[in-house]
Amino acid sequence: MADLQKLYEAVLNGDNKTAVAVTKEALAENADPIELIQKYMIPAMAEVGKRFECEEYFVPELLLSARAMKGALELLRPLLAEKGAEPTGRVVIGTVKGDLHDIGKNLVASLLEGGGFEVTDLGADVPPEKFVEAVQLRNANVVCLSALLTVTMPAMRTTIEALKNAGLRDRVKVLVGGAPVTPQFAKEIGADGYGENASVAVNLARDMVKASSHAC
Ligand code: B12
Repeated sequence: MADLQKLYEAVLNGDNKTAVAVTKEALAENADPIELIQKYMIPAMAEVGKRFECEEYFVPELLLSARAMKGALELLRPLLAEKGAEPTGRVVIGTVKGDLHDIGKNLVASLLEGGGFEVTDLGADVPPEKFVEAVQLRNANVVCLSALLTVTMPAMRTTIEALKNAGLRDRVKVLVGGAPVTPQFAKEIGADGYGENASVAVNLARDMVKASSHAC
């Protein structure tokens, strides 16, 4: 049987090879991908963050852990994205300008896909005009903005303003998230919702699409 504690340790130690091998083994034994992410991989990244704060880890360690997390997530992503026929709604998602953190955003995107949404993922370091362009092009119902740095949080506000200036704000809901973001901040910048994690994001996006389809 796969030793899932090894998955936690592999992400924590930045050991991509082991992270991928244990994930493969667990999947062959029909492990639940959500459980692998929530019980082992996310807690490992949280510990990486703590070690970085205490200066036990530095950027190279962060990069190795991020690579191990991504390697395992790539195997899990298709399973998260098994979906039904009709899209629940259309989402444009990205990490805001100046911010390169994309692991959490990728997780949100995968679960939204799994929840039946048609997802356009713009990647990381996305300027406001790119969000505007994609919302127009994809006729999106929901925009998801991710930020992991306090210094890039203001780019969420700028992006919302750009949507307003483009005349799109009334027809698209804005959902924000990422470790430093709070419900209070979401309110302040005029977002429609804040989600603390990927599964909350799916429920909120679903509610937003439902509410907007009931509106006259
Ligand atoms: C991995 C990592 C990196 C990697 C990123 C790799 C990648 N491809 O993403 C690398 C090494 C590149 C990196 C770089 C930097 N990092 Co960094 N990084 C981290 C770390 C350790 C983990 C982040 C992560 O992936 N977490 C796991 C995921 C699953 O969690 P998450 O992102 O929070 O996402 C969840 C929720 O927040 C939510 N969510 C996320 N987005 C969204 C969006 C929506 C719409 C919703 C609803 C929900 C939602 O759902 C997700 C899943 O449940 C954090 C520490 C931490 N504890 O967060 C520091 C951290 C974010 N980094 C930090 C710093 C300082 C930096 C650098 C400036 C370091 C440097 N000196 O160069 C650079 C900045 C580069 C840049 N311009 O962006 C600081 C930020 C401090 C601050 N207050 O601003 C942190 C907090 C570390 C620390 N404790 O000091 N980093």
